[in-house]
Amino acid sequence: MQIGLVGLQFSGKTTLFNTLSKKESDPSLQKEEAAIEVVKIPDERLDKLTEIFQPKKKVNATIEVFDIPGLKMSDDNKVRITNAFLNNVRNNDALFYVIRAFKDESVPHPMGGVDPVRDIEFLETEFLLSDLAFLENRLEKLKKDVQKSKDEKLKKELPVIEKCYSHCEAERPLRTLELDENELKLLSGYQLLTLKPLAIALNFDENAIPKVEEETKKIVSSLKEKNNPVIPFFAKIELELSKLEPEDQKVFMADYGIKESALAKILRTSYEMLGLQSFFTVGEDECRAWTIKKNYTAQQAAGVIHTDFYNRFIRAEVVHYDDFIKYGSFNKCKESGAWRLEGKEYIVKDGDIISIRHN
Ligand SMILES: Nc1nc2c(ncn2[C@@H]2O[C@H](COP(=O)(O)OP(=O)(O)OP(=O)(O)O)[C@@H](O)[C@H]2O)c(=O)[nH]1
Ligand SMILES: [Mg+2]
Repeated sequence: MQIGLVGLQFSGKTTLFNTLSKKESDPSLQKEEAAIEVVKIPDERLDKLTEIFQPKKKVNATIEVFDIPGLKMSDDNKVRITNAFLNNVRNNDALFYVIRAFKDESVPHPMGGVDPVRDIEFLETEFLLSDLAFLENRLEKLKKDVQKSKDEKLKKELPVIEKCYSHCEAERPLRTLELDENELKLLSGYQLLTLKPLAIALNFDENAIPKVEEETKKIVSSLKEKNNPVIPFFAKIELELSKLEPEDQKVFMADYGIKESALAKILRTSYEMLGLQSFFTVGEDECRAWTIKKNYTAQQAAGVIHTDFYNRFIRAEVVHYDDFIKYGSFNKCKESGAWRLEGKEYIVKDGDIISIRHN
Protein backbone atom coordinates (compact mmCIF):
# COMPACT_ATOMS: atom_id res chain seq x y z
CA MET A 1 0.00 0.00 0.00
CA GLN A 2 1.27 3.41 -0.86
CA ILE A 3 0.19 6.85 0.30
CA GLY A 4 1.15 10.02 -1.52
CA LEU A 5 1.96 13.43 -0.04
CA VAL A 6 0.52 15.94 -2.46
CA GLY A 7 0.46 19.71 -2.50
CA LEU A 8 1.83 23.03 -3.61
CA GLN A 9 5.48 23.87 -3.35
CA PHE A 10 6.81 24.56 0.17
CA SER A 11 3.78 23.25 2.02
CA GLY A 12 5.94 20.99 4.20
CA LYS A 13 5.70 17.64 2.39
CA THR A 14 9.37 16.75 2.59
CA THR A 15 9.54 17.94 6.18
CA LEU A 16 6.63 15.63 6.99
CA PHE A 17 8.17 12.84 4.91
CA ASN A 18 11.40 13.12 6.87
CA THR A 19 9.43 13.01 10.10
CA LEU A 20 7.70 9.81 8.99
CA SER A 21 10.79 8.14 7.58
CA LYS A 22 13.12 9.51 10.27
CA LYS A 23 15.45 10.53 7.49
CA GLU A 24 18.19 13.04 8.02
CA SER A 25 18.04 14.73 4.63
CA ASP A 26 17.85 18.49 4.63
CA PRO A 27 14.45 19.72 3.43
CA SER A 28 16.01 23.02 2.40
CA LEU A 29 17.77 21.09 -0.36
CA GLN A 30 14.88 21.17 -2.78
CA LYS A 31 14.70 17.93 -4.72
CA GLU A 32 12.99 17.74 -8.06
CA GLU A 33 12.27 14.03 -7.96
CA ALA A 34 9.70 12.17 -5.98
CA ALA A 35 11.08 10.11 -3.11
CA ILE A 36 9.71 6.91 -1.71
CA GLU A 37 10.27 5.42 1.71
CA VAL A 38 9.03 2.31 3.45
CA VAL A 39 7.75 3.43 6.84
CA LYS A 40 7.59 1.01 9.74
CA ILE A 41 4.27 1.08 11.53
CA PRO A 42 4.84 1.36 15.28
CA ASP A 43 2.72 -1.17 17.16
CA GLU A 44 2.75 -1.53 20.93
CA ARG A 45 1.15 -4.95 20.66
CA LEU A 46 4.02 -6.19 18.49
CA ASP A 47 6.50 -4.70 20.97
CA LYS A 48 4.82 -6.60 23.78
CA LEU A 49 4.83 -9.87 21.84
CA THR A 50 8.52 -9.38 21.07
CA GLU A 51 9.18 -8.89 24.76
CA ILE A 52 7.39 -12.15 25.53
CA PHE A 53 8.79 -14.37 22.74
CA GLN A 54 12.30 -12.86 22.55
CA PRO A 55 12.59 -13.73 18.84
CA LYS A 56 15.70 -13.17 16.74
CA LYS A 57 13.83 -10.62 14.70
CA LYS A 58 10.95 -8.20 15.07
CA VAL A 59 9.25 -7.19 11.82
CA ASN A 60 6.81 -4.30 11.83
CA ALA A 61 4.11 -3.87 9.24
CA THR A 62 5.04 -1.20 6.71
CA ILE A 63 3.46 1.31 4.43
CA GLU A 64 5.08 3.16 1.54
CA VAL A 65 5.09 6.92 1.61
CA PHE A 66 5.62 8.86 -1.57
CA ASP A 67 6.92 12.44 -1.35
CA ILE A 68 5.85 14.23 -4.52
CA PRO A 69 7.48 17.53 -5.49
CA GLY A 70 4.90 20.30 -5.13
CA LEU A 71 3.30 22.43 -7.80
CA LYS A 72 5.18 25.62 -8.54
CA MET A 73 4.36 28.98 -9.94
CA SER A 74 5.13 28.88 -13.67
CA ASP A 75 6.54 31.65 -15.86
CA ASP A 76 3.17 33.30 -16.29
CA ASN A 77 2.81 33.69 -12.50
CA LYS A 78 0.24 30.92 -12.24
CA VAL A 79 0.41 27.55 -10.58
CA ARG A 80 -0.23 24.97 -13.27
CA ILE A 81 -0.77 21.27 -13.00
CA THR A 82 1.75 19.16 -14.93
CA ASN A 83 1.53 15.66 -16.34
CA ALA A 84 4.57 14.56 -14.37
CA PHE A 85 2.77 15.66 -11.21
CA LEU A 86 -0.46 13.85 -12.13
CA ASN A 87 1.45 10.68 -12.94
CA ASN A 88 3.08 10.74 -9.54
CA VAL A 89 -0.27 11.27 -7.85
CA ARG A 90 -1.86 8.43 -9.81
CA ASN A 91 0.53 5.87 -8.35
CA ASN A 92 -0.90 6.02 -4.84
CA ASP A 93 -3.61 4.06 -3.05
CA ALA A 94 -4.55 7.05 -0.90
CA LEU A 95 -3.69 10.74 -0.93
CA PHE A 96 -2.80 13.26 1.72
CA TYR A 97 -3.07 16.86 0.67
CA VAL A 98 -0.30 18.57 2.61
CA ILE A 99 -1.55 22.10 2.98
CA ARG A 100 0.33 25.10 4.26
CA ALA A 101 -1.27 26.74 7.26
CA PHE A 102 1.94 28.12 8.75
CA LYS A 103 3.00 31.71 8.36
CA ASP A 104 6.67 32.35 7.70
CA GLU A 105 7.89 35.35 5.73
CA SER A 106 11.08 33.52 4.81
CA VAL A 107 9.19 30.72 3.03
CA PRO A 108 7.52 31.91 -0.20
CA HIS A 109 4.06 30.66 -1.18
CA PRO A 110 3.62 29.81 -4.88
CA MET A 111 0.18 31.46 -4.87
CA GLY A 112 1.15 34.54 -2.94
CA GLY A 113 -0.35 34.27 0.52
CA VAL A 114 -1.26 31.54 2.97
CA ASP A 115 -4.83 30.38 2.29
CA PRO A 116 -5.48 26.70 3.11
CA VAL A 117 -9.04 26.64 1.75
CA ARG A 118 -7.96 28.05 -1.61
CA ASP A 119 -5.11 25.54 -1.87
CA ILE A 120 -7.35 22.57 -1.05
CA GLU A 121 -10.03 23.64 -3.55
CA PHE A 122 -7.34 24.25 -6.16
CA LEU A 123 -6.06 20.66 -5.89
CA GLU A 124 -9.59 19.24 -5.81
CA THR A 125 -10.59 21.19 -8.92
CA GLU A 126 -7.49 20.18 -10.85
CA PHE A 127 -7.96 16.52 -9.99
CA LEU A 128 -11.63 16.71 -10.92
CA LEU A 129 -10.76 18.21 -14.29
CA SER A 130 -8.22 15.48 -14.88
CA ASP A 131 -10.81 12.78 -14.12
CA LEU A 132 -13.42 14.52 -16.19
CA ALA A 133 -11.10 14.65 -19.22
CA PHE A 134 -10.32 10.97 -18.86
CA LEU A 135 -13.97 9.99 -18.43
CA GLU A 136 -15.04 12.06 -21.40
CA ASN A 137 -12.55 10.27 -23.65
CA ARG A 138 -13.43 6.89 -22.27
CA LEU A 139 -17.13 7.55 -22.73
CA GLU A 140 -16.72 8.55 -26.34
CA LYS A 141 -14.65 5.50 -27.11
CA LEU A 142 -16.99 3.16 -25.25
CA LYS A 143 -20.05 4.43 -27.09
CA LYS A 144 -18.41 3.64 -30.41
CA ASP A 145 -17.01 0.28 -29.30
CA VAL A 146 -20.24 -0.94 -27.75
CA GLN A 147 -22.00 -0.60 -31.09
CA LYS A 148 -19.25 -2.37 -32.97
CA SER A 149 -18.50 -5.25 -30.65
CA LYS A 150 -20.54 -7.70 -28.63
CA ASP A 151 -18.19 -7.49 -25.67
CA GLU A 152 -20.33 -7.83 -22.54
CA LYS A 153 -17.66 -6.20 -20.41
CA LEU A 154 -17.78 -3.01 -22.43
CA LYS A 155 -21.56 -2.96 -22.19
CA LYS A 156 -21.32 -3.19 -18.44
CA GLU A 157 -18.72 -0.48 -18.28
CA LEU A 158 -20.68 2.12 -20.20
CA PRO A 159 -23.28 2.95 -17.53
CA VAL A 160 -20.58 3.06 -14.85
CA ILE A 161 -18.51 5.56 -16.80
CA GLU A 162 -21.66 7.57 -17.56
CA LYS A 163 -22.53 7.70 -13.89
CA CYS A 164 -18.98 8.78 -12.97
CA TYR A 165 -18.95 11.37 -15.70
CA SER A 166 -22.15 13.09 -14.56
CA HIS A 167 -20.94 13.04 -10.98
CA CYS A 168 -17.67 14.76 -11.92
CA GLU A 169 -19.50 17.14 -14.18
CA ALA A 170 -21.54 18.21 -11.17
CA GLU A 171 -18.20 19.02 -9.56
CA ARG A 172 -18.31 16.20 -7.05
CA PRO A 173 -15.26 14.00 -6.45
CA LEU A 174 -15.82 10.33 -7.28
CA ARG A 175 -15.11 9.21 -3.74
CA THR A 176 -18.50 10.69 -2.82
CA LEU A 177 -20.30 8.56 -5.40
CA GLU A 178 -21.85 5.33 -4.25
CA LEU A 179 -20.31 2.49 -6.22
CA ASP A 180 -20.64 -1.23 -5.60
CA GLU A 181 -17.83 -3.74 -5.60
CA ASN A 182 -18.22 -4.64 -9.28
CA GLU A 183 -18.31 -1.03 -10.36
CA LEU A 184 -15.19 -0.28 -8.35
CA LYS A 185 -13.47 -3.25 -9.92
CA LEU A 186 -14.29 -1.96 -13.39
CA LEU A 187 -12.76 1.40 -12.52
CA SER A 188 -9.76 0.14 -10.59
CA GLY A 189 -7.38 0.11 -13.56
CA TYR A 190 -8.00 3.73 -14.44
CA GLN A 191 -6.42 5.30 -11.35
CA LEU A 192 -9.01 8.05 -11.17
CA LEU A 193 -7.67 10.72 -8.86
CA THR A 194 -10.86 11.80 -7.10
CA LEU A 195 -11.77 8.19 -6.42
CA LYS A 196 -8.74 7.74 -4.21
CA PRO A 197 -9.32 8.04 -0.48
CA LEU A 198 -8.27 11.51 0.63
CA ALA A 199 -7.17 13.10 3.87
CA ILE A 200 -6.15 16.68 4.40
CA ALA A 201 -3.02 17.34 6.44
CA LEU A 202 -2.85 20.94 7.64
CA ASN A 203 0.65 22.09 8.45
CA PHE A 204 0.44 24.65 11.27
CA ASP A 205 2.96 26.75 13.11
CA GLU A 206 3.93 25.58 16.55
CA ASN A 207 2.48 28.76 18.04
CA ALA A 208 -0.90 27.75 16.58
CA ILE A 209 -0.97 24.66 18.81
CA PRO A 210 -3.28 26.09 21.52
CA LYS A 211 -5.93 27.12 19.00
CA VAL A 212 -5.42 24.39 16.43
CA GLU A 213 -8.82 22.74 16.87
CA GLU A 214 -10.62 26.01 16.38
CA GLU A 215 -8.48 26.93 13.35
CA THR A 216 -9.04 23.51 11.80
CA LYS A 217 -12.80 23.77 12.27
CA LYS A 218 -12.81 27.16 10.61
CA ILE A 219 -10.99 25.80 7.56
CA VAL A 220 -13.21 22.72 7.29
CA SER A 221 -16.38 24.82 7.53
CA SER A 222 -15.34 26.69 4.37
CA LEU A 223 -14.65 23.56 2.33
CA LYS A 224 -17.01 22.21 -0.31
CA GLU A 225 -16.42 18.61 0.78
CA LYS A 226 -16.39 18.36 4.55
CA ASN A 227 -16.25 14.60 5.00
CA ASN A 228 -12.58 13.88 4.40
CA PRO A 229 -10.45 13.20 7.45
CA VAL A 230 -8.49 16.31 8.46
CA ILE A 231 -5.21 16.05 10.33
CA PRO A 232 -3.60 19.12 11.80
CA PHE A 233 0.14 18.73 12.38
CA PHE A 234 3.26 20.80 12.96
CA ALA A 235 5.89 19.78 10.43
CA LYS A 236 8.80 21.89 11.59
CA ILE A 237 8.67 21.14 15.29
CA GLU A 238 7.63 17.53 14.77
CA LEU A 239 10.69 16.93 12.61
CA GLU A 240 12.85 18.09 15.51
CA LEU A 241 10.94 15.91 17.96
CA SER A 242 11.17 12.86 15.70
CA LYS A 243 14.93 12.86 16.17
CA LEU A 244 14.63 12.38 19.95
CA GLU A 245 14.44 9.11 21.85
CA PRO A 246 10.83 7.94 22.21
CA GLU A 247 10.68 8.78 25.93
CA ASP A 248 12.00 12.31 25.44
CA GLN A 249 9.71 12.71 22.49
CA LYS A 250 6.70 12.03 24.70
CA VAL A 251 7.82 14.56 27.28
CA PHE A 252 8.40 17.31 24.73
CA MET A 253 5.17 16.58 22.88
CA ALA A 254 3.27 16.96 26.14
CA ASP A 255 5.17 20.20 26.83
CA TYR A 256 4.18 21.61 23.48
CA GLY A 257 0.62 20.35 23.84
CA ILE A 258 0.79 18.03 20.83
CA LYS A 259 -1.60 15.19 21.60
CA GLU A 260 -0.64 12.74 18.88
CA SER A 261 2.36 12.73 16.55
CA ALA A 262 1.96 13.40 12.82
CA LEU A 263 3.32 9.90 12.21
CA ALA A 264 0.66 8.24 14.38
CA LYS A 265 -2.11 10.35 12.87
CA ILE A 266 -1.07 9.71 9.28
CA LEU A 267 -0.73 5.97 9.80
CA ARG A 268 -3.99 5.65 11.72
CA THR A 269 -5.81 7.63 9.04
CA SER A 270 -4.20 5.60 6.24
CA TYR A 271 -5.37 2.39 7.87
CA GLU A 272 -8.89 3.75 8.25
CA MET A 273 -9.10 5.15 4.72
CA LEU A 274 -7.73 2.01 3.09
CA GLY A 275 -9.71 -0.34 5.32
CA LEU A 276 -6.62 -2.06 6.70
CA GLN A 277 -5.89 -4.04 9.83
CA SER A 278 -3.02 -6.04 11.32
CA PHE A 279 -2.56 -9.59 12.41
CA PHE A 280 0.49 -11.17 14.04
CA THR A 281 2.66 -14.21 13.66
CA VAL A 282 4.91 -15.14 16.58
CA GLY A 283 7.75 -17.54 17.23
CA GLU A 284 11.39 -17.95 18.18
CA ASP A 285 12.63 -16.71 14.83
CA GLU A 286 10.46 -13.69 14.43
CA CYS A 287 7.48 -11.78 15.69
CA ARG A 288 5.79 -10.00 12.88
CA ALA A 289 2.86 -7.72 12.13
CA TRP A 290 1.14 -8.14 8.77
CA THR A 291 -1.15 -5.70 7.04
CA ILE A 292 -4.31 -6.99 5.41
CA LYS A 293 -7.65 -5.59 4.32
CA LYS A 294 -10.53 -5.80 6.76
CA ASN A 295 -12.78 -8.74 5.90
CA TYR A 296 -9.89 -10.87 4.69
CA THR A 297 -10.43 -14.56 5.31
CA ALA A 298 -7.89 -16.76 7.07
CA GLN A 299 -6.89 -18.18 3.72
CA GLN A 300 -6.38 -14.74 2.17
CA ALA A 301 -4.32 -13.70 5.19
CA ALA A 302 -2.26 -16.88 4.79
CA GLY A 303 -1.64 -15.85 1.19
CA VAL A 304 -0.15 -12.57 2.35
CA ILE A 305 2.48 -14.54 4.29
CA HIS A 306 3.18 -16.89 1.40
CA THR A 307 1.31 -17.99 -1.74
CA ASP A 308 2.03 -21.61 -0.78
CA PHE A 309 0.18 -21.05 2.46
CA TYR A 310 -2.81 -19.94 0.43
CA ASN A 311 -2.71 -22.90 -1.92
CA ARG A 312 -2.03 -25.52 0.74
CA PHE A 313 -4.08 -24.02 3.52
CA ILE A 314 -5.57 -26.53 5.96
CA ARG A 315 -6.46 -24.57 9.07
CA ALA A 316 -5.46 -21.49 11.01
CA GLU A 317 -4.65 -21.59 14.70
CA VAL A 318 -6.04 -18.34 16.06
CA VAL A 319 -5.94 -16.53 19.36
CA HIS A 320 -6.61 -12.84 19.77
CA TYR A 321 -3.82 -10.66 21.17
CA ASP A 322 -6.03 -9.44 24.03
CA ASP A 323 -6.80 -13.01 25.09
CA PHE A 324 -3.17 -14.01 24.82
CA ILE A 325 -2.17 -11.16 27.13
CA LYS A 326 -5.05 -11.95 29.49
CA TYR A 327 -4.23 -15.68 29.83
CA GLY A 328 -0.46 -15.36 29.48
CA SER A 329 0.30 -18.44 27.36
CA PHE A 330 -1.01 -20.49 24.45
CA ASN A 331 -1.69 -23.42 26.79
CA LYS A 332 -3.86 -21.30 29.06
CA CYS A 333 -5.62 -19.93 25.98
CA LYS A 334 -6.33 -23.51 24.86
CA GLU A 335 -7.75 -24.42 28.26
CA SER A 336 -10.03 -21.41 28.24
CA GLY A 337 -11.15 -21.91 24.66
CA ALA A 338 -9.68 -18.61 23.47
CA TRP A 339 -7.33 -20.56 21.19
CA ARG A 340 -9.20 -22.01 18.21
CA LEU A 341 -8.72 -23.85 14.96
CA GLU A 342 -10.42 -21.91 12.20
CA GLY A 343 -11.21 -22.85 8.61
CA LYS A 344 -10.40 -20.91 5.47
CA GLU A 345 -13.58 -18.83 5.58
CA TYR A 346 -12.81 -17.40 9.02
CA ILE A 347 -12.76 -13.58 8.90
CA VAL A 348 -9.53 -12.39 10.48
CA LYS A 349 -9.82 -9.74 13.21
CA ASP A 350 -7.44 -6.91 13.93
CA GLY A 351 -4.98 -8.21 16.53
CA ASP A 352 -5.38 -11.92 15.84
CA ILE A 353 -2.27 -14.02 16.44
CA ILE A 354 -2.28 -16.64 13.71
CA SER A 355 -0.37 -19.74 12.82
CA ILE A 356 -1.16 -21.40 9.49
CA ARG A 357 -1.36 -25.16 9.18
CA HIS A 358 -0.63 -26.23 5.64
CA ASN A 359 0.50 -29.32 3.82
N1 LIG B 1 8.01 28.05 9.82
C1 LIG B 1 7.74 26.87 9.29
N2 LIG B 1 8.44 26.47 8.24
C2 LIG B 1 8.16 25.26 7.71
C3 LIG B 1 7.16 24.42 8.23
N3 LIG B 1 7.11 23.31 7.49
C4 LIG B 1 8.05 23.44 6.53
N4 LIG B 1 8.68 24.63 6.65
C5 LIG B 1 9.78 25.15 5.83
O1 LIG B 1 9.28 25.39 4.54
C6 LIG B 1 10.28 25.05 3.56
C7 LIG B 1 9.69 24.07 2.60
O2 LIG B 1 9.43 22.86 3.29
P1 LIG B 1 9.45 21.45 2.54
O3 LIG B 1 9.07 20.42 3.54
O4 LIG B 1 10.70 21.26 1.80
O5 LIG B 1 8.25 21.71 1.53
P2 LIG B 1 7.76 20.79 0.36
O6 LIG B 1 6.28 20.76 0.46
O7 LIG B 1 8.46 19.48 0.38
O8 LIG B 1 8.21 21.63 -0.90
P3 LIG B 1 8.38 21.10 -2.41
O9 LIG B 1 9.05 19.77 -2.36
O10 LIG B 1 9.19 22.13 -3.09
O11 LIG B 1 6.99 21.01 -2.98
C8 LIG B 1 11.47 24.53 4.34
O12 LIG B 1 12.40 25.57 4.49
C9 LIG B 1 10.87 24.14 5.68
O13 LIG B 1 11.83 24.24 6.71
C10 LIG B 1 6.44 24.87 9.38
O14 LIG B 1 5.56 24.17 9.91
N5 LIG B 1 6.78 26.10 9.86
MG1 LIG C 1 9.63 18.47 -1.07
